[in-house]
Amino acid sequence: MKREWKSIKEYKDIRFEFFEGVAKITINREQVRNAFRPQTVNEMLDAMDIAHENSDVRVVVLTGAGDKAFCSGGDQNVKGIGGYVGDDGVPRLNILEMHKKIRSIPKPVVAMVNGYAIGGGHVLHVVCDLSIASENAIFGQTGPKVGSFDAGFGSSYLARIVGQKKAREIWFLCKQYSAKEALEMGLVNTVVSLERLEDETIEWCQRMIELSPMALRMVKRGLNAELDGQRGLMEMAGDATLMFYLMEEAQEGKEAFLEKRKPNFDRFPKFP
Ligand code: S0N
Repeated sequence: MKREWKSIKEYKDIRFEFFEGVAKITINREQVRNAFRPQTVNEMLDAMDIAHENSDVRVVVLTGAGDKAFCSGGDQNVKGIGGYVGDDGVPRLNILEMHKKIRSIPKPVVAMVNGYAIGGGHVLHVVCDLSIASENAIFGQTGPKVGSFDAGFGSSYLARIVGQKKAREIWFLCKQYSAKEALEMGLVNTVVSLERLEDETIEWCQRMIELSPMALRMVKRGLNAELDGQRGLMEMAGDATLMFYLMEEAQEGKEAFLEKRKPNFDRFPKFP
């Protein structure tokens, strides 16, 4: 089905569009198999901030332009000493900020994998909440072959998904895996034809949009907290506070303070 995606904001390296509750970020650098440079990542971070703040956005989809690649990782043309170098001449690894943002945004993020998901591009889909792949998708890490590695989510979270042995195989051998193999090892949620990829992804998104946003938010927090340590607990605790603020019991405390009286919490239900 042809969808009327509406542009949310214009960028140089990405497209950022909206359709019925779904914000889609497309890395638009087909000439380098959608490899990212610092500018690409900065634009993705800006788009994620907008998606975070905009309550019309219920799910974020991340994908790559064309039919060959989701993302081929860091742009090797701009890799300098100490990181990827942008217009400011400073070497950066700002893709790590994007990993954190995907984890912390309180909405589902879906990787729509339409071809190669390689190196840092593979890590990107790993970090997303769900991965929907086309049959031509190919997965793998290349770091030890090309002079890099991701010992962060790209290793630890990968191992939570596929198990320690398989994660070590993926990193230690730098092999490539078909979409079928990825499905078998639980690395992706489903595989469909390239023609059906967007329809399938939108159907998954619509199903999530019909569900309680707060419930999905809390489940994401809980699933993250198990791996994210104190930071994960902090984000989950922040949302518990948000829910408390929605209760009259919390309002009584604030109102009593402002009215310079003793708070009366007796009237609120006490649960076993
Ligand atoms: C993706 C591959 C397998 C596609 O092969 P295919 O279809 O045969 O196409 P090619 O002819 O190889 O490529 C077409 C054109 O695209 C360019 N290109 C492809 N990938 C990149 C890239 N990553 N950077 C720059 N250019 C790229 C080709 O050069 C070619 O250009 P032309 O037409 O001009 O010849 C295949 O292309 C491939 O294997 N690509 C390299 C993939 C790779 O190794 N990526 C890993 C790079 N490192 C990272 O991503 C790590 C980054 C990271 O996330 C990170 C995270 C945490 C901590 C550290 C890091 C870190 O940065 O180190």
